[in-house]
Amino acid sequence: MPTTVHSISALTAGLPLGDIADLFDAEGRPHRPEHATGARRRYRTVWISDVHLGTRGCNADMLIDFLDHVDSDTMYLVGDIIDGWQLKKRFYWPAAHNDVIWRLMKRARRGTRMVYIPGNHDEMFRQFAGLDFGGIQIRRKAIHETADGRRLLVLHGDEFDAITLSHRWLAHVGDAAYTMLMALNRWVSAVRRRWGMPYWSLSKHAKAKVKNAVAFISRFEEIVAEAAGSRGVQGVVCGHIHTAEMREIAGVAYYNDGDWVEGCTALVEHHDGRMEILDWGEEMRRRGAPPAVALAAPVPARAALAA
Ligand SMILES: [Mn+2]
Repeated sequence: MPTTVHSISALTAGLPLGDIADLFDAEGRPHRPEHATGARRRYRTVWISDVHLGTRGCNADMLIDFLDHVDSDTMYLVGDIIDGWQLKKRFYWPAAHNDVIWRLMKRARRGTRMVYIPGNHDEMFRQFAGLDFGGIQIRRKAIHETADGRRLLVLHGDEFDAITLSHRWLAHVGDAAYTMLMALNRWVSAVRRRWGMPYWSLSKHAKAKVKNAVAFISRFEEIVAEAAGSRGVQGVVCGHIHTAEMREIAGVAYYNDGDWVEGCTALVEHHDGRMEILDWGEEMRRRGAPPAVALAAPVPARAALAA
């Protein structure tokens, strides 16, 4: 029987998150009131990860919009929800980040089954695996059973960093950066030509790096799927590499719910067990909502880099 802890300050005592503890316990209203949506979309399950609260990169406004439009029976927080690494370096916690926490806690109180699987950026919460606080279950990993009877292993994904042995930052190189490098390459070449210097392709080097990123993502997906397969489950849900994906790898269903820094995506399970990736930037554009934050370019698609 897991221990129930009602106050997060009891959990965070002695951690570098002392200041945040008060925010968790705040019973007051959120800075931004909940959007009064008549009928929220309801799914069986929602997975989000890599929110990186406590950093400037976090698109908290879009996540707030998502949380105000979508409900589910179960919600998994698949790690890197709070960026403890960055907070340790510099305390950054705008009201919108508090509003995200408020909404997640509220969800638990309203009866959504909440499971929080800390990642590597919020690894300070891993020591509380097995505990429940405020209706949120903290776990190291979980097994989710879908409506159509499949068993999915849910974990953050950094467990495989040592195996993939790649530069993780390469996974964050976007299409826009690539396009910019191509333009920069033309400029560099022109300048070098004028100065009588030999040709040196910046874009070639950039391309190699982006190709590395693509290779890394593929390798990560394959390793995670293989590990899940060897544990006898039909699929795996993870985050970590900020690349939303849904594909079958050697008979194992691989799902990645993406992130709220670059892609702003969530993974959902419909009531019949069908899975879908929601692209919330796209959802907001379709609705005609003003773009609260300029979206960073999405991580390059595998196909776009065949060159
Ligand atoms: Mn991570």
